Amino acid sequence: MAPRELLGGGAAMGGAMGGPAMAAPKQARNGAVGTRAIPQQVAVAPGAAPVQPLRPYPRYRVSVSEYVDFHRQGFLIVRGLVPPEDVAELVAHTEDLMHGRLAVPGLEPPPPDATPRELERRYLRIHMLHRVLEVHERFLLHPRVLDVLEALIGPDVMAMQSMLFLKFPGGEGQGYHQDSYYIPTVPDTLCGAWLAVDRADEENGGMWFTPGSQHEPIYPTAGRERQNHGDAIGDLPTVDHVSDTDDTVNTLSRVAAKYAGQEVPAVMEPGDVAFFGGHVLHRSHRNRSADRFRRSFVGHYANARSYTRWGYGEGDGDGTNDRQILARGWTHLPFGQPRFGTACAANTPSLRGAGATGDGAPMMANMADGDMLATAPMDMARNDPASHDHDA
Ligand SMILES: O=C(O)CCC(=O)C(=O)O
Repeated sequence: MAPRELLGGGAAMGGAMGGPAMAAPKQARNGAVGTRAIPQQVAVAPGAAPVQPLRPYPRYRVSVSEYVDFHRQGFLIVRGLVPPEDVAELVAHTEDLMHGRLAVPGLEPPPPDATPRELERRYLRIHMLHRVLEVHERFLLHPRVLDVLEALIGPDVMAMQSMLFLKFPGGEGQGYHQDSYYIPTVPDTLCGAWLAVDRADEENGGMWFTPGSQHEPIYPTAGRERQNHGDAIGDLPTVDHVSDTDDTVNTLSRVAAKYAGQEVPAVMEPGDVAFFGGHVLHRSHRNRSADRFRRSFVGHYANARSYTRWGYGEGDGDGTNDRQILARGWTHLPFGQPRFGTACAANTPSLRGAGATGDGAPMMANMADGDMLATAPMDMARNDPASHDHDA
């Protein structure tokens, strides 16, 4: 069956990761002043937007050791992945946004008498701007970021969520959490891509990851016990106050305690991108600097063959895959189009991978057929390393 190609525009999404359980914009308990979810009153266009050709970027090919590191640590930082001129565009854009020089659907302009300090503190985190601003869609579908995702979670990749962090001096952090709790997919293939717009370090509230914790299951909160693993894990305790910066109430800190001494700061320069799987425990602290912003653009992605009901409230059917943009590869599931026409697999067949035709899966075309299929007893001598003659 050919996937239904539907438009990616939509209704409201919100919450710490834009998840359905946190749909109403609110002042987060961790003091995330200015956190905003964009109320989406975006009309779904009658047809897909014309494709905007890509600027040419050299393809980034992940190395074997990077691939291994991603799995061993639960995250991978790719240095200098996004070129400086692109980061400069985001810097200029965030300045315009913070100072109200840009009309954004769903965001109130600042009061005319706002002080520079008040302007700075207006937003800490804004969700889903790629649905209303072209530049955010372009960064969500940045070819260099997608190159890495293709290797780590692909080859078929869907872009699901975007967040812009404008962590001002004094701005709060976000306590321990696991992203797949907020954005569940089945199978679970979620991966975040965190692009540093400013240098991010221990002082201005950069990210911290806990290597080893990527092997942990997703810990549910009460009422969402079956969300990620169904009934399959018998002794999975519930946790409370995930994302809260206060470790005494955020009980995911008990899981983090199993990895005491292993947590590492992700010190990053502008243009570096941290990729992190949906299970790895991560957090960020308050920006303790006197005058340094910590801006970042974060996208969340999954393998495009994962089913999701994330953001179900905005869909009219069973799943919500038709709202997620097909970024790379192909899928047998429905998928959405980029609202502003940024070139990606959804609207550009050449980005669907070699051999993708209609319903076809690019990789399948190359797969060996018949290996390990025979029922006849094997000649075990052929497997005896001692009898291998490599020169034969
Ligand atoms: O940037 C931050 O402070 C937190 C980001 C985060 O936890 C995420 O993107 O999952």
